Amino acid sequence: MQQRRNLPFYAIAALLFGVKTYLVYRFIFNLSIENQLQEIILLINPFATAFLFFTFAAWFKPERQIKFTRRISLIGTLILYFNVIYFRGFTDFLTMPVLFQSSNASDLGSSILNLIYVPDLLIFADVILVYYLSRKVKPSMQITARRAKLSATALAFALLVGNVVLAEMERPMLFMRTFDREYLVKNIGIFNYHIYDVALHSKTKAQRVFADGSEMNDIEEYTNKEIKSKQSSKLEGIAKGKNVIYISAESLQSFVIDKKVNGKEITPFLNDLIDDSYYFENFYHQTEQGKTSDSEFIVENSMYPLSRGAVFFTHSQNEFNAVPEIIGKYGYTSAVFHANNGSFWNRNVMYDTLGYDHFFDEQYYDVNKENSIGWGLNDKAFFKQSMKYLNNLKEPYYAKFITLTNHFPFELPEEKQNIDKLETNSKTLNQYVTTVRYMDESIKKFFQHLKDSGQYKDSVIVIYGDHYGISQYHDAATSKFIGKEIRPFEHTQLQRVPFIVHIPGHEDDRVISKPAGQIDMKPTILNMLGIENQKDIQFGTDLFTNDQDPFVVLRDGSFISENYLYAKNVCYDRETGEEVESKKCEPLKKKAQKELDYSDSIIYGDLFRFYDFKNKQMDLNKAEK
Ligand code: GP9
Ligand code: MN
Repeated sequence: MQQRRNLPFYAIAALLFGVKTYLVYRFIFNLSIENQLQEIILLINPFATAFLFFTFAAWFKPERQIKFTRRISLIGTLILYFNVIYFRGFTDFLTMPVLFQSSNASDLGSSILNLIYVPDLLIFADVILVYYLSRKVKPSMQITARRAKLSATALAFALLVGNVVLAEMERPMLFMRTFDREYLVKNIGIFNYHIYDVALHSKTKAQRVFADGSEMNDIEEYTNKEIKSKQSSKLEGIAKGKNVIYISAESLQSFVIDKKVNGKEITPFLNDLIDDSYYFENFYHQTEQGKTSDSEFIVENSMYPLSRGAVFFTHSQNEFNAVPEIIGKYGYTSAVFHANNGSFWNRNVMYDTLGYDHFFDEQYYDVNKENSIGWGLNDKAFFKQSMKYLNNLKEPYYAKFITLTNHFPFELPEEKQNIDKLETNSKTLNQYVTTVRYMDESIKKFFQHLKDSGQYKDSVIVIYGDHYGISQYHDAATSKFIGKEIRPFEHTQLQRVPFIVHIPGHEDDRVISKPAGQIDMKPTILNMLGIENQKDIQFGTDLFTNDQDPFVVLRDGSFISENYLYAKNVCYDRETGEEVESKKCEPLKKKAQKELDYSDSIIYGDLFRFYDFKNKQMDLNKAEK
């Protein structure tokens, strides 16, 4: 009697899983399609990957095939869903180092809940169906013949190879562009991307072991020639012996500066302060997955963050030459004030490495229900309570205040809102202006505290935005607010954050338009303090000198020069935003890549352990270690 041939259970589950993955790619990750080949790849990939993983089931005994299929459907869905949650927050995909940062996750609380929506249950629909069907299918309907198993596996691998070949055709050197996770996911799919990421992780771990320090010669030559200013700046030594106060303004982007909502300024205090300060209107954050901690890393070291994970977690035991350590030798006391858990971003470990003398974390503050908003102590109480510690610091000091209230999901009790919410289709953006306003009021009060305590006149106060607050996910709403269509050009321009240098009693204040980035802060500040730092290896330039052409590289490989802005493979005229021939950006593209690679080599190889900053040469004793 002829047996009716059914599709094996694992194949049905794989089909369902493929459809689901495709829908998530298109409608949640919103992976953009630029041409027909990409369209084909995006369609093939979810099925190729699903068959690859589900086909393993064929190698089990029939009963176990059913169990395995159920499990793989659940595990695959969970991986997909964790990525969905992460993507909603950061428009990015998970990496291994981010998973190792899970100690941060316990503190994320309300932020994560805001990224989970009820319709997400649909993502689990096929898992439920697979569980339901698994009770109906019989082991006898599964694959048993060895030939069938072999051909199923061969088919799965053929699909995968086909996918990779198409991907390489579409995007040559795909696997070299590891900082562009969207391209990777678009071309090889989220699951193969994770496998690739695991391999990359092991490779970078090995890099330190095999590093020998000789690479430092090239890096030193490059930074001496291309980055270091030869000119002395007109502000050199202006802050000599003064206190330096940094305010890391959480999620503050430049697009809200000087903007109004229903006739009210969003940042009235900062707008006034800018008139009495140096203000860099084209200043970019350069952070990646390490968010606030990346900004701290860049600012203290004048190096690029990593493309995956946070240096604060992955390389907290490296040798660095950070600002707190350098200025400690000049009699400065260094301190960080941040009313959050001290281990968040591994700060309690990394601050020691960077040479900080004090870290006033959550334990130093009186935090209760009444004075908490969102992530913890509100910024007003934070600055107020910090004063007693600041007043007791030995002067001169270098103190960094990290604010918190203007953090996603930007929730503020109604009675504390002193500006109307926006009316766009993004709740996040609508609320954002209210918490930005709250932070602005807090900074205003902080200035008053500094004046009252007599510290203001002896200090230089530097305010900078740590990273974006409104992710790409809200582009439609942001576009409405800024009144422009958001192309890669505008997206890059949205990565601008305020950078304000306020020197009490100084007259020559002005708005500076040249492109600049967080990486330039270290040389700029050290120069203002009159600290001789010629022997350092860094990737930023003193912003008050003009002998090097402005060049800002973002961690995703985009860059901004005097004339051009390059993003997502398109070269734009920086002034007009119009697309120009790509060859105009070509030489700078190579330079940007070179800088990122050099900075990465230093971090991955822990190369500073071989370098003697005092004598500006390779320390042979060290090299033998
Ligand atoms: C946490 C605060 C916020 O301590 O710095 O971190 P973020 O999520 O912005 O990186
Ligand atoms: Mn932050």
